[in-house]
Amino acid sequence: MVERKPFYSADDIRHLEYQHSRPGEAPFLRGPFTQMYRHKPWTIRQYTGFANAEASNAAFKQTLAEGGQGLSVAFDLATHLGFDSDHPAAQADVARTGVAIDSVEDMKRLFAGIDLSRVSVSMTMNGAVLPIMAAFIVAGEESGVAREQLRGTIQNDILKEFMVRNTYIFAPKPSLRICADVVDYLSHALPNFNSMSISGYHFQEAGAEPALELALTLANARAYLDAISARGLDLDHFCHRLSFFFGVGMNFFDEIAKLRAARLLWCEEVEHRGARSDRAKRMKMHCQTSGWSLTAQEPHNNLIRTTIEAMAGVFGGTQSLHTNAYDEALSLPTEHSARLARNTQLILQQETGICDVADPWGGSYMMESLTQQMADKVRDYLRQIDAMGGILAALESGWVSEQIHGQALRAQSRIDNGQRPIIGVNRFVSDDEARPPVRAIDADEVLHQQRQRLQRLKETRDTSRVEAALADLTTAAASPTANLLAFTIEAIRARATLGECTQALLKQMRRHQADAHYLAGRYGLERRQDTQWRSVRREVDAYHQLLGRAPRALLVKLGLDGHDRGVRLVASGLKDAGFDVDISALFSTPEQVQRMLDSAPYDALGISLLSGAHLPLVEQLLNTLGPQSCDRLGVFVGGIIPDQDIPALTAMGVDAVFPPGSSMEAIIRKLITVLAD
Ligand code: 3CP
Repeated sequence: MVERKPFYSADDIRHLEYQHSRPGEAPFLRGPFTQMYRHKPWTIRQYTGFANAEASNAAFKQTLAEGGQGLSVAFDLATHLGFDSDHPAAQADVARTGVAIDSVEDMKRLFAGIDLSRVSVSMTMNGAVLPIMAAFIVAGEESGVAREQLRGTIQNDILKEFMVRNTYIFAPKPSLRICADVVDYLSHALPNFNSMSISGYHFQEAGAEPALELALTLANARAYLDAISARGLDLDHFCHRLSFFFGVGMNFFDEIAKLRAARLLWCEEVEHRGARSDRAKRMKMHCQTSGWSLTAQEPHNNLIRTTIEAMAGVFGGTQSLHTNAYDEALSLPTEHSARLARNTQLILQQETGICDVADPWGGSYMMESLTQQMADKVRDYLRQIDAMGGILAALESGWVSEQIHGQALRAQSRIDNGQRPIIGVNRFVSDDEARPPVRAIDADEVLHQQRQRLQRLKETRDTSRVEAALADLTTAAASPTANLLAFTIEAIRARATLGECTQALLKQMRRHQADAHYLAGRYGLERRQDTQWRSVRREVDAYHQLLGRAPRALLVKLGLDGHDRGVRLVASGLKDAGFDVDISALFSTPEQVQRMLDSAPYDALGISLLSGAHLPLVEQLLNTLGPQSCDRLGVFVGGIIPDQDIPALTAMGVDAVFPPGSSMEAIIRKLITVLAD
């Protein structure tokens, strides 16, 4: 958090260089446009997608009919990682956290009846950016919308995937080439399409405070500018289509200051590199309210949190906004919760008068001062990153991970010791709270349909044309000057699938696998004076005495779920409480987990799942391990687990389930009770 004074006065801003700047003028601290929301309010753009193309298409149409102003597609994890729905590695994850897209036919179904020349579409896609972008372009063409008319944004921000989100396919270097190919191609062929959405949101979700979030985002943006400029592209030709994406959490003043500072720093960066046009220098951004701030306990409180965060995004001058649904810590949003989330924005736009004035916090002694402090803090981080040799070097050295994880641990320890209040979680906890109904997806049915569709596609297409196009794509991957998006478009037009395009690329670029790790010592240090923590530590010590050695836990991530904030936090907490802890690599198979379990005398097995695929994946794992191993181990599951699934998990042999918001003490105490039983 940026340091606060008890009050601010004119003395705090007298020295500030930009205090007399205006919205719509460089350095754009006060907003990218002169009139801001008076001319056009921010776009209400809700991230949506589940099950199959038809179900998501219906949700899009409903969104647009009920006041949504742009679309934002959530793809399922199989699509993100370049697997067709019939791939064995993808079975449990198809259709769970987004829509399953295997081919251009799915993409056409996704937008059937929606005029793509009128409605702008954002696609959160990074790993499989080539086939998805290609399928969107071909779907547009085949429904009569020329490339120049297509409007929207592709996320195409792979660097942060290696730092936090983990939906990468290839290693950082070939991935950067793909990003640059996409920017290059779109800047010529789709002039109205934003070719990147450089994202800080996921850093915040993983634990970064606002200044670190912004610094990492800008450091990644610099790496992209280097890679794209190295091809000889002029900044004034492509920069205005590089867009940004930030999270907005509960730190109200800092979040507004962060968005204002972001525009200032971006303008300085591109000016310094020689950009001339205002279009290139003004940062445009999308914001999303914080998913991490949502609590599973008393979920209706999340409506209030989201409204406050949305206001921070709007006061910060965002161009587009997603407001989370109140039930997202429990499951995918229901129709009703999605409607409330959208209405939050409609009410802000239409009932409050907030849109009447550009940058309403401009001139506030406190806000101007905080904005400057935020910018200075970010500049400090950027200098540190430069000193390490740039963001790729900082990533490889482990610095990025350590910074984010360290801040996540500090936040968690402050929640667990009560210093950071979360109403309904560590203060004013209610005992008799009713859980709202959650949306259930029939993923098995979607899987079955997608398999049939893939089979039909393969039976009816011109196989030799597909094979030739895929061979050309593989050849192009070996040639650094070929544009891979151009070649992928040809393959997709010939009806190659997303998985086949990925396989064609994998013949030249191998699938990347990162190691998993956690920080030891940090969480315990934060809590060393805390009596609750000391008493938990004593319980672990007593169990240690009983066993004659430290209790040992293996924590695993299964399936295609790359969210690792929770598993790393629990690993750090258990370690500092006195356990020996190992964590598996992401995307582990049951066989890999079995091998790890065989390698050491583990007492507990923790499974972290936020993808909705907990029932099939836990079942597969426990079946593979067999009843003997399961009886010997304490088995616990953490993540987004709806209440109604708990009995099924218990019947499989799971000893305890921990939803988001579970305190470290609760987890450790329960574990010790189970193990000692
Ligand atoms: C807008 N315009 C204006 C004004 N406002 N002109 C004059 N005065 C104004 N006040 C113009 C713009 O210049 C633009 O024209 C047009 O109107 C549209 O406005 P926009 O600001 O570009 O708005 P939009 O099309 O909505 O685009 C917003 C950005 C875009 C630029 C931020 O990139 C975007 O929509 N991003 C969304 C990203 C997203 O949804 N991500 C989801 C992540 P021109 O185009 O001619 O300039 S979901 C991740 C969830 C977590 C996970 O990963 O799992």
